[in-house]
Formats: sequence, structure tokens, C-alpha cells
Amino acid sequence: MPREVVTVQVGQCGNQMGSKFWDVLLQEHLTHPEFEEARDALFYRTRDGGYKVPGGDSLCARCVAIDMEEGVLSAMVRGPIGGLFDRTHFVSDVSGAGNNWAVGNIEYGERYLEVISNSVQTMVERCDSIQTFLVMHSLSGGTGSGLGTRVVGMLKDEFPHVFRFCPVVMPSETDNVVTSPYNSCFALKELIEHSDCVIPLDNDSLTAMADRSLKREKGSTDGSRPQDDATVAPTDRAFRVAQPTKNKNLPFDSMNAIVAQMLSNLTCSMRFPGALNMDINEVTTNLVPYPSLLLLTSAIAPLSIGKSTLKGARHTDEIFAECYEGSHQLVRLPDAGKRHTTLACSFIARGADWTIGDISRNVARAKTKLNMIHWNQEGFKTSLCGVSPLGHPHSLLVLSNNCAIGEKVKTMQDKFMTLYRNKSYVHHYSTYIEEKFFDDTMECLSCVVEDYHLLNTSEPPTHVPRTMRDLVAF
Ligand SMILES: Nc1nc2c(ncn2[C@@H]2O[C@H](COP(=O)(O)OP(=O)(O)OP(=O)(O)O)[C@@H](O)[C@H]2O)c(=O)[nH]1
Ligand SMILES: [Mg+2]
Repeated sequence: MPREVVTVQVGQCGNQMGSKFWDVLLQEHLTHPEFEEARDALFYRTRDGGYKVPGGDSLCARCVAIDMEEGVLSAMVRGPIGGLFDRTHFVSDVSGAGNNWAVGNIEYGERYLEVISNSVQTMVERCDSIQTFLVMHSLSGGTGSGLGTRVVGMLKDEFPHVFRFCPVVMPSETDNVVTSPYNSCFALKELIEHSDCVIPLDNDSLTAMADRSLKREKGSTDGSRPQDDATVAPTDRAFRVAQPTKNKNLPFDSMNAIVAQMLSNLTCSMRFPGALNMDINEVTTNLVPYPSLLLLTSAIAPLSIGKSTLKGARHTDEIFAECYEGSHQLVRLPDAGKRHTTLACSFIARGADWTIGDISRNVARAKTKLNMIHWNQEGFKTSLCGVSPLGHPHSLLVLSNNCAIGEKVKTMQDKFMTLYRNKSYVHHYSTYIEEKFFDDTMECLSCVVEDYHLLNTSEPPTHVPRTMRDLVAF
């Protein structure tokens, strides 16, 4: 029986990342029609519309899409995989939350939470054994950060047995949202309190990765412009790296393709057979040792989804080594593995000819490379899926609970305090929230920063308790 995953995509960023994720998954399942049952973990069959696949089935994505502006949702259904999305699971308004967390959380939350809850309920009823909600959004804007985190709270109340796993885009150096320090800190507080696991993504890292891929892609072709997505054959589309989105100056399409690759690897073990299976819920159990320390860094290799990397298999050890390099990490934390303590780590490998020996050898190597916390020296969770990703013979996703993420949270806090000390922009929020909420938010994030800092510097005890009596004395 499949253990289903439902995506809940909120705001522009959430829906654009979600669309790319569904595109990659669809191509993977079209490439492997032999795993028909595995497909059911993400898609359901419909007689009413849907995306027609060879063999006669019509598929819909297990997706609830929410945006308080219409544009992105309309573009999704007009796009080449538009048939996958069932509009009855769309919730939208016209004007957006105007980059204000409180408008998204309070105003739209009050107005739309019941409709969203009903939509999720219908989607859950289509599942046999739902396991995970993948809630995707950015932390900087108003809708994704505000309404998105309100939805996470609702999911916790109404579907407490289903894991809430949140890949979210953190504010970046290149951010164009001035109020993002408030939005992102409020949103992060809510995620810490209501989600099971957060995968922070960093647009600075994603931009650098996409730029490298675009350059490599350019170098490997005749230099002509890549075609628009709608005109590219499905299988080519998933391999291709797109042009930068012109009006935003960021190559969102390519950046989202990298995120989609990461999420495809995260879910591959639930969809395809392999020597070492791992469900998403096992990630949370193994990598989150304390409820509020739930921020997992991610790294993938091979990185490029451009055609230039399609040729030739590379050695397993090389792929593992690449994941320790900053240039492969989806959140920028220089030298995190060496300079900071790792609380737990997961290797999610894919490839038809990788062996358990390849994994064991690299786990042994990781023990010498990473600075594992003294109470979790063996804190490695591994999985091996036998079905290769699109366009590569192998790939690896590394998820890590590394104390360096505390520094990232500290930077967000500092930016919040720079505005808040001068009470700048506070009036946009005070119609909806009391000033105490600002203080509570800082207190919650301070605890997380402090806990990561303490663990980062914690030393093994000199006295090792051996008996219960010893332990009490200790
Ligand atoms: N990686 C990535 N980042 C995006 C994308 N779209 C927007 N962003 C980032 O998301 C942040 C802005 O959030 P949006 O998702 O546009 O905002 P929203 O949730 O729609 O909220 P409002 O528009 O304020 O109602 C900025 O940091 C953007 O750089 C995308 O497709 N991919
Ligand atoms: Mg928007």
C-alpha cells in the first residue's frame, strides 16, 4: 500500500517550486511505467480531466495550491503539465498579502483557513495511508510566510498523525522584500512550533548553482537560447536548464529545478524499490534529536541538471565528496561540516549499480570528516534506492542537522532587531498583532540560536556513567 505524500504549496515561491517538483516526478514515473503502484504515492487516477499518460490513465497530483494572487496558479494550469492540477484544490484571492506576514497569517488566515482545511480534508480522503505533507513556501513574502505557517498550524491540529515537512526559501542577500526580516522571523517561529522538520533553502546558493549550470549548459550547446518550457518535449524539459526569469533577474526556473531534484531524492525511497528503504518520517525521527532543533541543511550531487552532466558515470566516492563542498549545499554555510558540530546526518543515495558497500565505506569516511556530537558518533541514517534519477546514473542527497544553521538564524534575528529597535515598519503589523508577538518571536529564535551554540561547543563528559546509580550521581 502506498504511503502518500500531499504537497501544500503556498504563495508565488511555493507554487513555482511545487510545479517544478511535479514536473520532475511526472517525468520520473513516465520513464518508469513498470512501477505503477509506486506512482500512487504522489498521483491519483481520475476520470475527470487530469494529465493523460501513455497506457490510458489520467493522473492528478496530490497537491493543494494556495496563493492570494491569481497569476501563478493560472500559469500552472496553462503550463505543459497543467492537466495534473485539479482546480478544485486551488485557493486564491486577487490582491496578495503585500509582503506582510500579518496580512497573510491573520487577515487571509481568518478568511480562508476553513476553505483550505476542507480542501486538504478532501485530498486526504483520496489517500489510503497518508504519511507526509510537504508544505512549500518562502519566508520573505506575505502569503507563503504568513498564510503558509497558519496552514502548518492547522495541519498540526487537524491531522496530527501526518508529518509536516517544510522546504522553505530563507531570505537572501539579493532579497527585494524590505519587510523580510519581520516576515521571515515570524514565519520561522511558527514553523519551529508547528512543523516536524524544516529544510531551509537559500536563494543565494541556488542562484550560484543555477548560474554554474547555465554556463555549463551554454558551453555544451551551440549557444542558441533554450526554448520556452511549453514547447519542449516532456522528457527533455526535465533535463533542461531554463533561461533566467527576465523580470525577476533570478533564474527561478533553474533554481526550482535544483530544489525539485532534492525533493525527488527525498521521496524516491517511498516511490521506488531499493536495498535500503527510508520513508520521510524516518528522516524526522533520526535527524531531529530535540523538537525545536529541526532545521536540516541539504546538499546534492551531481548538481547540474544540464545536458552537460548527462554523460558518463562517476565514482560513488567522488559524488559523496562533492556533497561536502559549499558549492553543492542548498543553504550557504561555509565549512559547516568541519567547523561545526553535526547532531545527525542522512545519506539518501540513488543509482541502479550502487551497493551497500559503497554506502558503508562512505559512512566510515564521514565519521572522520565530520565533527559528530559526542553522544551521537554513529548518528548516520542511510538509504539506497535502486532507481536512478533522471539523466544521471547516480545521485546523492545529504541532509544534516548541523549547528552552523544557528548562525543563519542569528543573522535573521539581527536584521529583525535592526528594524525593530527603530520601530520601523511596525505600524504595518500592529493592526493585526500586538507588540508582544515581536518579543515572543525574538525569544523563541534566541532559544534555538543558544541551543545550537551550546551543542556546538559541548564536550564529552569526563566521567562516563555505567549504572543507573552512577547516572543519578552524574
Ligand atoms: N527559489 C525561489 N524563490 C522564489 C521564487 N519566487 C519567489 N521567490 C522568493 O520568494 C521571496 C518572495 O516571496 P513570494 O513567494 O514571492 O511571496 P508570496 O508568498 O507570494 O507573498 P506576497 O506576494 O507578499 O503575498 C523572495 O525572496 C523571492 O526571491 C521561486 O520561484 N523560486
Ligand atoms: Mg505573491
